[in-house]
Amino acid sequence: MNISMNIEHDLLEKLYLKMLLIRVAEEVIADRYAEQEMRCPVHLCIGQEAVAAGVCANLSINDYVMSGHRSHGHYLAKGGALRQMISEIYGKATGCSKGKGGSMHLIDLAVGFLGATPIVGSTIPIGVGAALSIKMSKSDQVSVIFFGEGATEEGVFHESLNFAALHSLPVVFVCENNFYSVYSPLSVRQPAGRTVSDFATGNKIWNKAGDGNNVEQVYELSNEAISYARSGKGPTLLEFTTYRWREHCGPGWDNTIGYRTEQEYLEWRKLCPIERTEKKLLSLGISQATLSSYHDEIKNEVDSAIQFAKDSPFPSPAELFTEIYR
Ligand SMILES: Cc1ncc(C[n+]2csc(CCOP(=O)(O)OP(=O)(O)O)c2C)c(N)n1
Ligand SMILES: [Mg+2]
Repeated sequence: MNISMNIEHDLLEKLYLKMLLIRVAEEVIADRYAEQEMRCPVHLCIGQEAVAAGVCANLSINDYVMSGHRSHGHYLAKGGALRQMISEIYGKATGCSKGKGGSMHLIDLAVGFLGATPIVGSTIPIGVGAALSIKMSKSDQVSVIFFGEGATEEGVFHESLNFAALHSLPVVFVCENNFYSVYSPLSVRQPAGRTVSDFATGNKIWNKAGDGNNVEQVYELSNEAISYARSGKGPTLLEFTTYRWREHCGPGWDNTIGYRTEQEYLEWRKLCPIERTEKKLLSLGISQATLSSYHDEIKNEVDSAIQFAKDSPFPSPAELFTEIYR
């Protein structure tokens, strides 16, 4: 693939800082999980940060994003408030879903993060519906839907591609292909040689595939895909290969339980999107001291969000049935 690596210094720094925020936030969540104050499952995206950061850097707060169970990165990259995310994971009233949703039900309408739910594939048609609303209101927004390659095994994914193509909707489908659905590799789930992008081609949807651990490439491909959808030409689909470092669900590691090898993890570990960007920034003249100071600032911000969450009240029992669907 011929991608021009022309991203200017400031933009690369911005992408780096977003990835670092996601990484540090999730590492702190993992470190503190054993305190048992976060009483919801967490699906960490450590290792996959470049997709969220690279795609969302092309969006404004007026654009829409939807996500699934592994949504912390998408929420933060879209500009979702850190304190409200951490508070939500702590089940507190100051959380972005008022403490009723937990990690898998994040929402921040103020920045266009329409929501996340863990029913695999379920947010895909909702994001397509949001794109229909954009088209009907004749605005120039786009609707971006993040999902894993596992979601492409749900029927609703295919209905959504068909509907989006038929109505030429301003929607960008972003598949993070990390090769696993829980403990099942792609080889036991999908025919060899067929790609996620092939589904888009079959529906006559513009599509490209790329390296999801290369934030510059993610940025450039999504710039193309988002501009295409925004200009009214119809839907687009991007497939990014990447790798989840930690266990499917939870703060730990699971390379020893038999479904994948430590060796495979170590190979992907070498492709860390953040380390790769650090190397590039150093080569562009940014100092190691500056990079360290960024890390310290972000760590302080995350620690302060944790303290904010801990100090916040739980929702009152009287609110149990407010603002929910039933
Ligand atoms: C409809 C549905 N089926 C099964 C599950 C259980 N489940 C939760 S996450 C997950 C894996 C999904 O894999 P993928 O979409 O590739 O995302 P990843 O976890 O790799 O990020 C499954 C099967 C679910 N939440 N919803
Ligand atoms: Mg997957």
